[in-house]
Amino acid sequence: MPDGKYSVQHSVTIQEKRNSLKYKVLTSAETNVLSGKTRSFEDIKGNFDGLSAKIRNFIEKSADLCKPSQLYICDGSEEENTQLLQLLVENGVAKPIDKYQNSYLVRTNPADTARVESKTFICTPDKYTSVPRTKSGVTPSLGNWISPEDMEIAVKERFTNCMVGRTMYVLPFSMGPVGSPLAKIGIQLTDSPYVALSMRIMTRMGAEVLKVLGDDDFVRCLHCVGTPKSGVHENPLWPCDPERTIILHKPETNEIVSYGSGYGGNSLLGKKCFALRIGSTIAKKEGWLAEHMLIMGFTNPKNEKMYLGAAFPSACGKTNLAMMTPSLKGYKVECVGDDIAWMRFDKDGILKAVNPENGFFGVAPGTNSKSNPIAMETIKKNTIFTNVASTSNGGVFWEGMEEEVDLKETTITDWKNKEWDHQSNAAHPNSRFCTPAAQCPIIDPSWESPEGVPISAILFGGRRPEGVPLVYEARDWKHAVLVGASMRSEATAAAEHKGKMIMHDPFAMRPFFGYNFAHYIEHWVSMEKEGRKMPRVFHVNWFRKDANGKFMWPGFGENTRVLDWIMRRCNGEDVAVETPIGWVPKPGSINLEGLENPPNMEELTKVDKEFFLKELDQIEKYFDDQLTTDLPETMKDELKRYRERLSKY
Ligand code: SAT
Ligand code: MN
Repeated sequence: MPDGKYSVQHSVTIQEKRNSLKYKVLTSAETNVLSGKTRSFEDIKGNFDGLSAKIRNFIEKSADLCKPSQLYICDGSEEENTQLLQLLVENGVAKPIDKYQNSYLVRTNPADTARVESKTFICTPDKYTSVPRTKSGVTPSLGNWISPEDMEIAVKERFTNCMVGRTMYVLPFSMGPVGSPLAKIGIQLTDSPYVALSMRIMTRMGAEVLKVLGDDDFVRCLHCVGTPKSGVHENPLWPCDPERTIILHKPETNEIVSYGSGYGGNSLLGKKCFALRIGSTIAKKEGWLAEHMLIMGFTNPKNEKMYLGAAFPSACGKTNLAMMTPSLKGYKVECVGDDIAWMRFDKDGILKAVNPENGFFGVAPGTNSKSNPIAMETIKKNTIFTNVASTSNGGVFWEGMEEEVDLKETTITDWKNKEWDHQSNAAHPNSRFCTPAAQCPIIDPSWESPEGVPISAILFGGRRPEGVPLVYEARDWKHAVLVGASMRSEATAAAEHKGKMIMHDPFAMRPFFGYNFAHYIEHWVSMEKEGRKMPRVFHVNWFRKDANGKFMWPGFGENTRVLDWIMRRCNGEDVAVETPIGWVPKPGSINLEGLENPPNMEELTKVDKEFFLKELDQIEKYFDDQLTTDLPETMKDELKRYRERLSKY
């Protein structure tokens, strides 16, 4: 084993571990009395009897289908966490990272490393509730629909007897602070202990949640890592079934069913499946917003603080911005969340946001003491790393950590568990750290506030190497909706897309819409009402490149300068000039003090008419292809006005 030996504390045998689990083994007679019928699993850990009738019913129905051999009701305790971690270590699935306290590395099957958007479906009786009407001959790109009949077939085909010989873990979890009026509860059943451990970090998971839930309903989440049709796992340490992977959502019944992948958003069902896809359908019904946004606090030297939300696509720097270390003196950033925001207007018309998550599932490569020292601090304990590389002295390594690890003194084992050749990727480009948010040294004091934090500004952004200025402000709310709907960004490794093409990613939600994007636009437009204080909306682009392919803006902590400009706009300062695309910084209004190589601000704030005319053509074509007659009238009007402004410019 290239990684060296496990430490003594992890060398208990599986039998010892099983003994220490203290299963409450029921006799078959007891089991029958409890359920009124013969149950398929042989032993149970936890108090099945104490669960609500609705939960018992969900478990029994699922167990009848999947036929697990054991049932393990998770209570979220420290003891349980230790036991499950030991189980993974003993089975060779996880490797302790001795340099960091209570931290582990897991390597997946190389065929299971990212979200699979092409195999993700929304299930509704009517197709156009889920997806827009596309032009014939055009490949739909705003989600996939499946009929209830086909979903049933897909589930039966894959889930029948899928957990024979395996343990079904029961995970009660809350998205949002337990008991908050903005929180929602789910129960995930999974046969992956890695998923159970990750869900304990990413959500509030365990017995507390059951108390708050009582007899109420919950979002039903069923997950199985799967077994290939051949019956043989390519990599028994990471069972999965890439060929038949499918991720299904049924908003009508608040159900999520996921098969075949153990990775990230495919399997940690609280995240994209619940908090965004099912979440957005609940939000539409209840009149609020479930968004792919970080939430952060920003304080200036005058001690004025504002909160903002920012929607960037996966792997475009949400985690780095949410934890930014300001380069300018006297500024402060505090982190509320790095990926998802649930937002609603309160009775005073203020937009309030909560982060429904409890941890960060951040992209590892590129993270280092310069780009994100706060993340590097956060991950030093209680962290599960997935698909990063490991070092011979008990640490982790990924691209971007070259200056943190003595590459001459250590040997590196790459994410595929081979000695690293110093040429291929040491870590997978979508390798991740999964770490508790509470450990973040700059976590915001109000991050668990049940009513949420007040949002003054919303940022949209993406990776745009060409043409798009560093920052601009939308003209008004309807224009802001157009800016969000028109977002485009370079593809990243977070999903299965190859290459670096510029993709449309409206609201950074393209892979996460729980319903027809045209209705989503209408929902956003409908947010503006008498008596509501609408947040100001901006578009940012840290990723502009010059003719030599070099980034024109230094980014990271220097983004303070842009946030400072945004805050001044929010305070009504006269620092912007009007252009057809919105308000851009007045010359000299972005503070460049102390920058060693001042960037070309003229270029970075320029609005190039020809570029934006082409961009507008692209956007109109996209709407025409992807939304056809579904495109809301408000957007048609906005597009018309935008073209008029551009042609006069
Ligand atoms: O794998 S996840 O979907 O959770 C991460 C991401 O793409 O943002
Ligand atoms: Mn994300």
